[in-house]
Order: sequence, then structure tokens, then C-alpha cells
Amino acid sequence: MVTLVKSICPYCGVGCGLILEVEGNKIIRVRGNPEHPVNKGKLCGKGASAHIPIYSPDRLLYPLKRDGDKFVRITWDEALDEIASKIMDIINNYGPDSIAIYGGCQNTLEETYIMGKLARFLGTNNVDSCARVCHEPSAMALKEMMGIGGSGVSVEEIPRAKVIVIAGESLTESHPVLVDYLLEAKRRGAKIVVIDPRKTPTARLADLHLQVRQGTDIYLFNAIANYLISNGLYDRDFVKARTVGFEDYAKVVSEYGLDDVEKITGVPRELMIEFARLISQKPVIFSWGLGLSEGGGVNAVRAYLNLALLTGNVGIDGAGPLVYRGQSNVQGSGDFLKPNAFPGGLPMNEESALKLRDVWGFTPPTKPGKTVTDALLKDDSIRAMIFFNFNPAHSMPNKAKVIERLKKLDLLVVVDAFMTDTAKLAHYVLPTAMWAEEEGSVVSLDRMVKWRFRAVNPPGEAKTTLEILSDLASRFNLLVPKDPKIIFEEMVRVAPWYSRLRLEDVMDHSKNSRYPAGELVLYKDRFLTSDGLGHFKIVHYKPRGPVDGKFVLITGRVVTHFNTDTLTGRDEKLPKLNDVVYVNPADMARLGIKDGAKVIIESDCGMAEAIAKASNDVAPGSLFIINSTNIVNYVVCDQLDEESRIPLYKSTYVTIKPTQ
Ligand SMILES: Nc1nc2c(c(=O)[nH]1)N[C@H]1C(S)=C(S)[C@@H](COP(=O)(O)OP(=O)(O)OC[C@H]3O[C@@H](n4cnc5c(=O)[nH]c(N)nc54)[C@H](O)[C@@H]3O)O[C@H]1N2
Ligand SMILES: Nc1nc2c(c(=O)[nH]1)N[C@H]1C(S)=C(S)[C@@H](COP(=O)(O)OP(=O)(O)OC[C@H]3O[C@@H](n4cnc5c(=O)[nH]c(N)nc54)[C@H](O)[C@@H]3O)O[C@H]1N2
Ligand code: SF4
Ligand SMILES: [Mo]
Repeated sequence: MVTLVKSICPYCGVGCGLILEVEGNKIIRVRGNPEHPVNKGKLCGKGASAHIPIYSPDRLLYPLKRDGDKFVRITWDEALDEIASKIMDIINNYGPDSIAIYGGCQNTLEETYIMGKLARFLGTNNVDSCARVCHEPSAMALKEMMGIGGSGVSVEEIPRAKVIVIAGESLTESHPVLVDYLLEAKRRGAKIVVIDPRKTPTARLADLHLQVRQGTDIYLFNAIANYLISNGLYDRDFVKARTVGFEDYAKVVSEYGLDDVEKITGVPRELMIEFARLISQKPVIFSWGLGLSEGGGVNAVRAYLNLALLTGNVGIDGAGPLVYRGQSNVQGSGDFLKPNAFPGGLPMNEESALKLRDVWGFTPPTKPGKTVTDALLKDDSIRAMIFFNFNPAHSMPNKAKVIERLKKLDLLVVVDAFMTDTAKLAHYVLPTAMWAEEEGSVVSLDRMVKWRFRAVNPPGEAKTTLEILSDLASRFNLLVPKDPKIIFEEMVRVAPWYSRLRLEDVMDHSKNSRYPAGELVLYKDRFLTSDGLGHFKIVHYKPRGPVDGKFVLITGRVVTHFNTDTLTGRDEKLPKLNDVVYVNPADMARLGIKDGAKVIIESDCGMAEAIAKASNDVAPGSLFIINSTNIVNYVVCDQLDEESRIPLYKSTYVTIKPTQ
């Protein structure tokens, strides 16, 4: 007999609703849920085969402990007793800030919440998630300028927009189901603008492609603001009634002349003016991806959001800021697991600590902890780290340095379903259930909170991540229920942004259950900042220093591989990932590199061998490597955005030469 179980896709942040067809203890087919408000039954290829990696023969089945160069099987009790006692020893010797808990963004909201609670119970704010490395700049800029660190408009509004601007994002590759929304908008006459240094498949769908030089968006956005202001094309009434900071902003952008735009950004003046005129209309959606956050950090996002405020394109139907976040629960992980904030929008201060004490029964520390990027790349004070479904040895920049850092830890515990690069370095590897083998909620890129129901049991002795957390916490005398529904109810009591959610709506896959209160469009009457206003932020463009004829290496997505390829790499129907570097044919000719030749890419921190492929999609002077390859982060260095601590994965200066 086939039973049907509702779930949410384990890959990207679109959060498509799935119906799993289950026979016995096996998922035999995955289809789209026609009732789900976002995907309405549609799925991309990854979603439709999301069950395949679950049945991979190399799933981790038992707890493992390092013994020299190999791992030996141990029992759960042995593993958790030893881990707990080592953590206590380290805390006793070096203090609670010598330990850290870092979560991936596939964990459910309830698991993520408990990771934060456990760390605080142990006395530290050293918590973070992989949300740090994709859209922390976006969450930061959105929160300070508008109020909530998430999208201000939902994807369902895309077809209502007159103009959709897509900066630094390739929907066809990264969020494929949303392409249908774009096409529908186009059919209704909307114009699509793509801002990307590469000719991506999404750029080909656009009416206007601004092929900006990598890392120069801030100049472009400031110059456009100048043009809009000088030509009276901005929304004076909105700016006056609903924002602060305009005068200072106008003064700064007045220094960004149109004449320099082409020289600095590579975007022809006429295209820039066309773009300015398009966004002076309403309604406009300002959407973006990693090209801004990893390409230019928090200031690139601020410069972009200033344009939404300037044109009054916030708080009206079919308009607003939309950030295409990455993983199925990255919005939730970013909302809940930060070293400098308490869960769900609760600021980190004494007052919140007392509020938390009322629910938690203990007072959390208020000294901010270390981001995962600082802890791995810039500082070695942390001696023990636990990673839950997070593979930093593959996904962090300067891979060689990260591997050395992880090897030096007194205690490294990795909880995952597979023996990842990070797990290989661990002292303990704990096998966990995958998405369909456990239940709990996840938050989509437009703030929709939905429940995944458990469809099948995990293999071997693998436990759910919540069970692992609960069993570990009990060794420190912190009681954590293993039922995520109970955790959900506790969570909504402490997390202000989530406080109006009801579990029954989250479990009903046909309902709009967006936080804070189901809005498709936020900020209709007021912004959710403390003064209720939108805040312009002053941003200066800082050119990168001389690069002596080097290439800028851009990294990014293709539709068939997901992040560290841990799951997609186990689906034999998908093409194998090759270590290819895409190069503009003119550069290849100039350097005497033949199509298909082996080349060495070298940066300040490392080198890698790759196969060169000619591609006109890459502008002269830049190179492109897929983010999922194993080679990429040997070359990408650990330059972090000053404020948000995100690695600038999109702008590594490198040389390329044929192998001898
Ligand atoms: N198939 C697939 N889907 C995925 C993922 C995956 O690995 N594979 N990963 C998921 C995750 S975690 C995330 S965060 C999202 C990311 O989704 P996207 O945001 O689409 O990610 P990228 O392809 O890395 O980068 C987007 C674009 O930024 C451009 N870019 C680089 N530098 C600049 C710049 O300076 N300015 C501008 N304007 N653009 C620039 C690149 O050329 C690239 O086309 O995708 C999610 N979905
Ligand atoms: N050079 C370069 N590096 C990058 C990027 C880039 O653009 N360029 N992008 C960065 C970005 S945006 C991100 S988010 C990080 C991602 O970096 P990671 O978060 O480290 O990568 P994932 O592959 O998403 O890791 C998810 C882990 O969860 C485990 N897992 C267990 N159960 C499940 C499940 O049910 N579903 C899924 N999906 N996983 C499960 C998987 O086995 C895997 O080990 O990489 C970053 N690294
Ligand atoms: S678009 Fe994203 S969420 Fe939807 S099926 Fe594809 S990978 Fe899954
Ligand atoms: Mo991401």
C-alpha cells in the first residue's frame, strides 16, 4: 500500500511542497504538492529526485570514533558520554567560550533552536550557521534598513510587478521553480533586468542585462541614485513620509557621476539610464542573490536597498526587497542561530536574557560569540566544535587553512548522514536522519514556515538530529523534549518574529504561514524598525587595489549540483561534476590555452588544477568555477567582509597558466 506524506524539498530556499509516495519504509516517488501556495505542484529535477540520496549505500549507520587513522564503531552511549565529558573538561580548563556549536541550514527550526539553547546553557554564544556564508549581509542590511532580516515581498507577488530586477543571481540554476513566476510576469508585460558579470541563462531571459564588472555594483547603484535624484525621478512623498537619512545619502551619491559609470562598472551609460527609468516606475521588485552578498558584502546590499527606498518600491503590492536565499532552512537558521543575537529577532542584551530565563530556567550569556568564519579562519581560541550537517572543510574558503584548523581542535564532532570532508577529520562522527526521516519546520526564502512530516525511518542506528541534541543535553542535565511539536511551542514563545505562528497552519501545506503575520508584502503602513521608518544607509564605493593583470575568479551555481555535492553527487542520473574553469575565448587565445587543456589556477592562498573551457558567458578578465567542485576553495581565499564576516567568494584574484 502506498501512503502519501507531505514534506518540503531538502534543497533550495524556494521551499517547494512535496508529496512523498511511501511504500513500507521506502519513498518510491516524489511529486510536487499542487496545494502548496508557492510551487503549486511544480518541481525542478533535484526536487523530483530528492529521495535518491537517502538510499545511497554509503549512508552513515553507526556512531564512529577516531582511532589513529581509522574510525571504529562505538555505541551511542559511549559516544555521547565521551563527548559530554570532553566538553566538560574543556570548559573546566579553558572556560565555556572555548566550545562552539555550528549548524548547517538543512536542520529544522526546532533543531536549530535547541543548538542555540544548549550552547547558551553551557555558557557560550559561540553559535552560528552556514547562513553566515550566504546571506548574512542581506539579513543585516534588511534588518537595519527595514526591520526584519528577511524578504519584504513574497515570490507570489512576482507576477504583479511591472519590473523585476535580479542582481547577482541565476534563478534558472539556483531557484528553478521561480522561473515560472518570471515567465508569467513577462507574459503580463513585466520587464526583467539582470545585473550579473556573466551572461547567465537568466540574463538571457532578461529584457535588459547590465553586465557589471565584478565588485562594482555599489558604484552603479550610487550613480543611479544620483541620476534619479537629479532628474526628479524618485518618490519624494515616500522618502519624506516614510524614511530617514535621505539628505546625507543624496549628498554622498551626488559624487557618483554618470560619466565614470562605464569606465568603472563596464555598463554603458544608455543602459544605465534605461535601468534608472525602469525602476522609477511602480511596482518594482528588487531581488538579489550571492552576487551582491558574496560579491560586495553588506555594503553592496545596502546600496541596492537604498534604491528600493528611493523609488518608494516597498510596502506596496508587487514591490519590495526579495532575497533568494539558499538552503531549505537558511532563513530559519539565520533567524535563530547567531553569535550576536538571541532567537528569532530577540536582541542580545540583559533584558532579553531575563526574558529567556523565564522560559529556559537559566540566564544565557550576553557577550557575543564568534562567527563560524572567524572561528575557523581568523582566530584559534575555540578548542571544541560540533558541526551539525555542515561541511566547512569543503564549503569554507581557503580550504587548506580550514583543514589545518580543524585538525588542531581538541574535539571535533560531526553530525551528518555521510562521511564528508569535515567528518573525515572528526574525533567523533554521529549518523543522523535525513530530511524525510524526521519531522520539524523549515523556513523558505520568503518567510513561509512549513512542517516536514516524517515519512520513513532512518537506517541503521542513525538518530534524528533532535534526538542527538536531546541525548547530549541530558548529559549536562538540560532536559530537551524529543518531540519537535513541543519545541515549536516553546520557540514561538521566545522568538518575537515567530510569535504569531500557529502549528496547525504550519502543518497545513495549503496555507500561507509566513511570519510575522502571513504578510505577502511587509511594511505596508510602517517599517518594523524601532522608529517605524525606512533607513537610508550611506555606502561608499571602494575600488580594489591594483591587480597586475590578474583574473577575477567568480564562483557560482549550476542547476544539477547542490552545494558540496554531498547529495547530488550520489545521484547517478546526474552528470558528474568536473573540475572545469570557464575562460573567455579571447583570453584563451591571448594566453595560448587550448579548449580542454589542463591549467593551473593560482591565488594568494592556494592553487588547483582544472580543465579550461572556452565560454563567451564569462567576460574577458574573469574566470568561472562551479561552487560545488572540490577544487574551488583551494583557490578562493579567506577575505571576509568587514562587518558581516561573510567570505567574499566571488572575487578572488588569480593567475591562470597551462600546465607544463
Ligand atoms: N543547483 C543549485 N541550486 C542552489 C545551490 C546549488 O549549489 N546548486 N545552492 C543554494 C544556495 S546555498 C544558495 S545561497 C543559492 C545561491 O544562488 P545564487 O545567488 O544564484 O548563487 P551563485 O550562482 O553563486 O551567484 C549568483 C550570481 O552572482 C554573480 N556575481 C558574481 N559576482 C558578482 C558581482 O560582483 N555583482 C553581481 N551583480 N553579480 C555577481 C555570478 O556571476 C552568479 O551568476 O542557491 C541555492 N540553490
Ligand atoms: N567557492 C565557493 N564556496 C561556497 C559558495 C560559493 O558560492 N563559492 N557558497 C557558499 C554557500 S552560499 C553555502 S550555503 C555553503 C554551503 O556549505 P555547506 O552547508 O557546508 O554545504 P551543504 O552541501 O549544503 O552541506 C549540507 C550537509 O548536510 C548534510 N545533510 C544531512 N541531511 C541532509 C538533508 O536532509 N538534506 C541536505 N541537503 N543535507 C543534509 C549533507 O550530507 C551535507 O554534508 O557553501 C559556501 N561555499
Ligand atoms: S526549486 Fe528548489 S525547492 Fe523547488 S524543487 Fe527545485 S530545488 Fe527543490
Ligand atoms: Mo547558501
